[in-house]
Amino acid sequence: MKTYSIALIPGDGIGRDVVDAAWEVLEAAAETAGFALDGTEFPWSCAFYKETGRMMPEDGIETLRGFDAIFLGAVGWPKEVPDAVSLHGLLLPIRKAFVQYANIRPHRLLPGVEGPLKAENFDILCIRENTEGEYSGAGGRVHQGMDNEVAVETSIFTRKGVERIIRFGFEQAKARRGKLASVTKSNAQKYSMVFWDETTQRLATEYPEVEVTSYHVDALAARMVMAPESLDVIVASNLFGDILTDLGAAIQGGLGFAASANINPDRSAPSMFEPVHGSAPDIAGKGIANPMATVWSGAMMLEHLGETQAARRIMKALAITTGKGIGTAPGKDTTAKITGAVKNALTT
Ligand code: GGG
Repeated sequence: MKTYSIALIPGDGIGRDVVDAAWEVLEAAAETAGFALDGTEFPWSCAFYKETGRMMPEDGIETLRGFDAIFLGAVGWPKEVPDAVSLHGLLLPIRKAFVQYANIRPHRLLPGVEGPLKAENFDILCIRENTEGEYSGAGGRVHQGMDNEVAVETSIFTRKGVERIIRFGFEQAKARRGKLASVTKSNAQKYSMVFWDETTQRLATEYPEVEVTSYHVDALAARMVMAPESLDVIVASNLFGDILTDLGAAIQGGLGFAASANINPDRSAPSMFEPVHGSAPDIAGKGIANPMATVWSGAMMLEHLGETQAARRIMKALAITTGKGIGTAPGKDTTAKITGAVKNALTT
């Protein structure tokens, strides 16, 4: 039987709740489809940091390299570990080390979910640059605590990095409805963002079938709210993509529905799948976290592994579940009830 080795990193807070729930669904889907998932769990998290002084061991990246995929819950325990430490200690190094340069985040309404907008027929795919830009981690602070303190954070946009993510956006648009929104703030940021715009225009000549529009991020944010059905694929830098996809999550009914895939398109290293949401420590362990975003991320993982039928079955099961009114709003149903309903729906 075909078996996929999956590294499981539940992480912090509700990461534990949603990964456990989603893994139940994934295993059931695998069994139905006739393949197996072999999960190996790693306790890397803020609790691990408190014990060891690191978010993951020194050889963590090498350990993960041998897996077919990584399935992650959430990172962050702000009361105990500064968010910048936890993010730069686990999530960001994995994305960078495994060249997971395309972060794919779908935004559409599942049946029965009421988003806050009147629009219902939107289907947006946000492609976020995932390895450089504003999250490069380059910078420093001097004169800390003094009046003349200075903090500098440098955004790094390389030709290779910008070209490959915009090209990825064009390819996705070509395979969908043929529209690409390329996002910058090039009126205010005259080096990196102008470079991004120029790259978009240059690559556009290779994709005559794609209608590409360059937007400023503020205008695009407004468009996502006012006319989401007018958008198809969005390609944005690391920071802008991070912010726009929380907006995308909001219009699809909340972070409980927002899935994401950190893809290494060359398949030279494992890709990582995780919900967009964070660790929500206030509701951790209470059994009320919505696992849908993590289940959806799991479906994206199976699709990436080539198990398209199982992925589609999971997406259908999610739609059946919300169509019955289960899990359609935050806190409405328990994690166990939603998980059970999705599992049952796998066989209908
Ligand atoms: N589920 C992923 C997670 O814990 N995200 C927390 C977060 O702040 N992520 C920032 C990012 O995706 O760059």
